[in-house]
Amino acid sequence: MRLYLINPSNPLVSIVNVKESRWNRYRIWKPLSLMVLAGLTPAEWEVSIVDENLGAPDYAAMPLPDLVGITAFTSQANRAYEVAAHFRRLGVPVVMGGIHATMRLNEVMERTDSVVTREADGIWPQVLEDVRHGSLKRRYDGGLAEISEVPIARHDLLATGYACGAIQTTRGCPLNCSFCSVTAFNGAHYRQRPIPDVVREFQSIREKHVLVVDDNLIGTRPDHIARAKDLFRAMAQANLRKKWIAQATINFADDEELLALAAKAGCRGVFIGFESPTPEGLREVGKKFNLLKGRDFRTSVQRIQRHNILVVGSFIIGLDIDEPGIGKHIAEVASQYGVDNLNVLFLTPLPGTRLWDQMKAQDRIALNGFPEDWKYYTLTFPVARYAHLSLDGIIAEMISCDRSFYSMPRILHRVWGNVWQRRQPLIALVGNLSYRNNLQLSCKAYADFKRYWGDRTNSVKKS
Ligand code: B12
Ligand code: SF4
Repeated sequence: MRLYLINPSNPLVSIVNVKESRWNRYRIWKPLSLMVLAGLTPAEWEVSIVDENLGAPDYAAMPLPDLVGITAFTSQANRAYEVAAHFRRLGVPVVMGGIHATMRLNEVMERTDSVVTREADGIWPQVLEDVRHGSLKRRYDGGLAEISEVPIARHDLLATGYACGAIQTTRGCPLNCSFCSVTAFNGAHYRQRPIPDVVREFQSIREKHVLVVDDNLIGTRPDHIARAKDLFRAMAQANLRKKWIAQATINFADDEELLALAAKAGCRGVFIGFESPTPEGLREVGKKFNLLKGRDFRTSVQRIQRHNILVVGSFIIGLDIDEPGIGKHIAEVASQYGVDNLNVLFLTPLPGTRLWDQMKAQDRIALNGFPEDWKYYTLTFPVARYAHLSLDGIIAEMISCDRSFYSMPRILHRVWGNVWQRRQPLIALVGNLSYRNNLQLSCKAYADFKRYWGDRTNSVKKS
């Protein structure tokens, strides 16, 4: 039995060609979901993972499979449907799963033979068994997986072409921020994989650099932090020799022992969602953790950096309290916090989130010709109506934010700070220049987006 597991590309995101430059390997990430599914697939299936981010293959020239499984974030849905249509025309059954399939069940059911909602770990072998017996059902629900049964992902598949491996050690988040899908999809209960499984899986990753995909590696409670420390101790003891980056809340900075252990285990960078420069903004998105009384963000960031861990700060533009000038304000605040890189995204209503429900009720989802418009749900385009910012206004804020934070004097200042403190100056320089370079690409993308928006609005008016 032959199985293709496919990660569809979004041409608006996959603008890099890996074969053009070695550096582009740092801009694509492995689809871990498919590697986990492959790990759950019995040996009688011959599995191939196709990541279209490496370039879409000529499917017609490939041997016909017995089953196609497609994953998709919302932004990949359009392309997922194109791929599904291709294989269904050839009589190959197509099953789709992942976050978009879960949040837009009916839309996906109309375009595939079967849908698996939520986490597939517990149900995937059953789906495959049903295919073997010709009795594939229209819908399966995996619920939330028993975390100790999450298999070791097939890291031997997709062995080349990427700079980083990927691993997951926990699932779920209790914080339920308004714009985020994680609590709705993976649940509020923070589930932790057994430490020996994680260490064993790390050992099976070939790449030296690894992305730990957990939404918050350290969790929210003292027992979560104790587990993170145990994990880091076990990783250091296993002498993995990996350098890894992860996501965490700013609370990462509050425990010196935790930071020291993380660094010893190979942590070289952390991605932190600051979300808004003001307490009102944080209240609006429900990011309670960042509202801790007396929190000094600059001191917290410095404490992390002292352990030779780079800090990437993420903010959102387009909150209801955001007014003209927000772009520069974010750049100033992020510079003041001292983050090494800044990543700013447009507030985007993603299906299944509280923000989606709220904006839908208020008729503020502007780009709503689905499924075509999903390709713009990358958080890098303003798809909604914002309280105090027009379409042109919010794009101008984003550009001014990036221009200000990634101005040459500011980049040199930051990199000089890294040289002075002996903190990975080369990586900081490459990271900053890469973001600066993206700015030009973004300006072109905004121009195309405005044209698309204009055409869409005109066609709606005419009809
Ligand atoms: C790693 C990651 C990335 C990586 C992508 C790696 C990749 N897959 O290509 C990077 C950094 C590139 C990335 C980018 C983006 N991401 Co992202 N990302 C994640 C993160 C943190 C982990 C995903 C992961 O690997 N999980 C581990 C695997 C094992 O779990 P899983 O993917 O859920 O898969 C399980 C099930 O869903 C199911 N399943 C999945 N696929 C399939 C397929 C079949 C056939 C079946 C049966 C089952 C099945 O089975 C799996 C095992 O249980 C998630 C948050 C999260 N907790 O999921 C956000 C998340 C998926 N990202 C999100 C977003 C918004 C984005 C971006 C659009 C914006 C951005 N800048 O962050 C871009 C879009 C990229 C694109 N190509 O269009 C949202 C998606 C929401 C949505 N409705 O689409 C999430 C949920 C975070 C959030 N805050 O809400 N992301
Ligand atoms: S943004 Fe982070 S903290 Fe908030 S719900 Fe999502 S994963 Fe949890």
